[in-house]
Amino acid sequence: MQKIENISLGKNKSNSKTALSYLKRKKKSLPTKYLYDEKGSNLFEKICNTEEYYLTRTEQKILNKYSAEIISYTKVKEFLELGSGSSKKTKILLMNALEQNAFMNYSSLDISEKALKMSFNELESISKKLKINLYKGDFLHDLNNLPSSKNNRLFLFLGSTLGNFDDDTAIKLLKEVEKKMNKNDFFLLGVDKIKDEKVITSAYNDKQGYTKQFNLNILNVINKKYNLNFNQENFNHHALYNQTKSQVEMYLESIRKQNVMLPDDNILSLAEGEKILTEISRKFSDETLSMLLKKSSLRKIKSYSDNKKYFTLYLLKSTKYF
Ligand code: AVJ
Repeated sequence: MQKIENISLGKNKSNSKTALSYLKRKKKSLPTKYLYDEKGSNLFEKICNTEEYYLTRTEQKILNKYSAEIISYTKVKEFLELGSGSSKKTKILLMNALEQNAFMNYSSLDISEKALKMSFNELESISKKLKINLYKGDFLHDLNNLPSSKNNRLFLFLGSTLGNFDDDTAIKLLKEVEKKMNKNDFFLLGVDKIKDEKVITSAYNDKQGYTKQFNLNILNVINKKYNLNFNQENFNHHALYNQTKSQVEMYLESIRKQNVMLPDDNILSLAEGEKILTEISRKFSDETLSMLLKKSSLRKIKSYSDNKKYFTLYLLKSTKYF
């Protein structure tokens, strides 16, 4: 097994105080990244294969169609992927790149060790010409701890993971990537688009219940992390589409009135029906995305979509070279 390098320097490591402070606010929430422990990463893979979750399938289709074009246009020699997950979608890009290059370098940054392992297993067999580097870290804090490169690089941020962040955080993240980009570098950003509300809502309420398990699992993660006593059976999965904000909001809803002891001996009281936000998943319009890109000094070079315009891949460059 390939070595996983931990690039988290610790200065931004969340402690129980910050993580749990979100539970004490009037609008209660939990940090979305805690959805991705080993079990959560496995469940997310299952979600990706459900009939309802169109995102992965659609993005894969777009990549199948345009990977060769993207590789020959960008002439990249190296990939850096943020939040790679299992890297299944990246495989097609890499295979095309390897056809056109003698050697390729692939670096994956993910918060989940399980995801990095899945990524390695997915990619190691492709070719001996491929060098794989695995970095464990939080792309919101640790981008600057990654090695720089003089090669043509393609930065990858796929799967609409950008949708997990509000405007300010999204811009901060995109700007961090932009700062790392050299003259010949490109950035491929995959985002989910606004569409029929029913299609969106069912993607987050799959019949097999994987999304429900995925959501509830965050309670196990924080129970373990902070030695707490949340009982999954006291919560429901609730995912809805907020029209005004064009985003899915995923909540854990308290089935009954309950008290949970916090590490500082405070008691968290939840009323029946009270909700804890665990994730937002934004759906973008071209306009919103253009605004975010503009504020992040990124320029759209090309975009690739499926027939139904469910999902779009944007190929970007830094504006500092224009
Ligand atoms: C990995 C953040 C893109 O928001 O669609 C899937 C996570 N949450 N089902 C998304 C997720 C519920 C997913 N992202």
